[in-house]
Amino acid sequence: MQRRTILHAGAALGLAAIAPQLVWAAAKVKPAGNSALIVVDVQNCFLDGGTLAVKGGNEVIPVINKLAPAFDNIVVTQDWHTAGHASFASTYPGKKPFETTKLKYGTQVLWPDHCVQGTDDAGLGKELALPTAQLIIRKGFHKDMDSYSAFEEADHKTATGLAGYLKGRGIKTIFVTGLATDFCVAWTAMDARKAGFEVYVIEDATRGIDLNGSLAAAWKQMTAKGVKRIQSSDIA
Ligand code: VGL
Ligand code: ZN
Repeated sequence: MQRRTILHAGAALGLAAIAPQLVWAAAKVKPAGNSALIVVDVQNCFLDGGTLAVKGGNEVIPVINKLAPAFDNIVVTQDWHTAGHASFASTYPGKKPFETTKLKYGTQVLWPDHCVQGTDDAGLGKELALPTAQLIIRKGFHKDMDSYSAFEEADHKTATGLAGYLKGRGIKTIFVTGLATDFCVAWTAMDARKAGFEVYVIEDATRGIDLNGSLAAAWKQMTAKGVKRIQSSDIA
């Protein structure tokens, strides 16, 4: 080995010891032909002026639009509730939004009425530019059951069909973006791990609701399940 090479190696090791995140950040992730971008619930209901607006929600749109050309496969999801849905506080006399109730499948957070099927509120954000997206999958359409996850409804039994679709198309790796980080993004990412996919969540292409610390809790749970947390600048 030449002296110059040894010096370089030494410098890299030193850097790794002081600032490992700098060395990690240098490794770019390149989506392959068997990767898919999943754009979760970038709908008017979760954007500025929507019925369940997520703070900073609109900021994910330019990030997602810029990521899209790196992907051969794109799937979009829509939260798609009935009127009088089981996840709406208004369905239960005396209940207010952001309280909880017990349903057959467990504890349900109660939300303001949002993303009702066929309304403008449930439409995709109009600035979202995903002309190559191949599938729009709707979820949460069973009146008595919620579905944060794009894979499985809240009973953890009823499948949406998304895993079968992705597997049928040979997809192995998914990159999750959209709203909200701590609910539909996190549940989708964790269920994708359960279904056997390699999973990245692109953090700056998401925004959270953060109800009683739910954002930090979601990252902790996602990380424990092997979900990889990256930034859009990490995509080659
Ligand atoms: C969502 C709350 C209720 C989401 C959907 O898309 O994260 N959050 N319904
Ligand atoms: Zn919902």
